[in-house]
Amino acid sequence: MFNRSIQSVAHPTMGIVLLGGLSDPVKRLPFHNSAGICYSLVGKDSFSRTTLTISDEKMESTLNGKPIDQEDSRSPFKLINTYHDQITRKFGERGIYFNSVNENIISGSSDAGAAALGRCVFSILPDINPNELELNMRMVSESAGRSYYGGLTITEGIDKPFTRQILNEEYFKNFRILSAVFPHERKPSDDIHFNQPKSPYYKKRIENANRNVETLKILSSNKDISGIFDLAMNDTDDYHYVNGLVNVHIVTEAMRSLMDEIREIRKRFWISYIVTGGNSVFLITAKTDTEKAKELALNHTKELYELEVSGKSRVVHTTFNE
Ligand code: 3S4
Repeated sequence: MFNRSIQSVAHPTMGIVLLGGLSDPVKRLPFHNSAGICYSLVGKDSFSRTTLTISDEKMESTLNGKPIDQEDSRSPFKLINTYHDQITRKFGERGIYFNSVNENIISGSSDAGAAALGRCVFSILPDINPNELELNMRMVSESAGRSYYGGLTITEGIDKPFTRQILNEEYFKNFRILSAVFPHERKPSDDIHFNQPKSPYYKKRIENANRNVETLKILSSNKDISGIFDLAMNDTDDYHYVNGLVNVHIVTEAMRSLMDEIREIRKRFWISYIVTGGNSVFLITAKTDTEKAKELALNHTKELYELEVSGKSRVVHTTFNE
């Protein structure tokens, strides 16, 4: 019986120049350039492990063991269906199935899931255009390119945005990221995407984000890693300033108090922060200062994870029976 399966892994992501606002909510296209990194828990790989199977045997498609709603506007089948005809031409008319589990992911699993699936698709259809693949991955998760390419990436363009790696994970080995998680539910990132463009300040935000990406290119060519995270901290402040203007309050008082303390403590040792759309404050510090940063974070919340920058998506297993 015909059965071809490809398993890939991809890491979750966080923004460095944060993405807010969608110029096309179906294709999930942006209004401005952005940047991000991939990460893993230290000592435990964090990834989405995704298997694409083409088989005569009837199977179920699942996400973390639960059946997938294929009608969902951001279902992985949005991506699979765009390649259905090409897959069928190559392997014949058979079932196409998707199974994905998140391992050690604390947030940002949708980028990783879409990227791991994209990697599976690219492995069976190596002639497809990677930029088009990314556009299709975006429909499932708008920042999937970060997870696909890994390390530090920038995403440029509005109608046809594409992502490229500008520094690999090796350059970040002497740095640690602590995720200080606060005990409240995160808001959907679409609250940010659908509201930010309503602000009269948003035009300025677009200019700031685009300029930050240009500055990031210079910082990364100088391998100025602490400069990169300082830029991310300032970008976080600008991003959440817009969110505040449109009444999307991501940064709670408890999170703000930790961010204020980080700003204060920076006078004594280098440390910075990032807040994306979730309920975490990410503290970035030199690896040698990790314990000091932990002590600081633990005064504000009990849930703390140690992270490091990680690399690109990859195929880990294939099987082929006929
Ligand atoms: C809100 O597409 P997340 C944001 O650029 C949207 O990381 C990403 O991130 C900001 O909290 C960003 O949904 O991961």
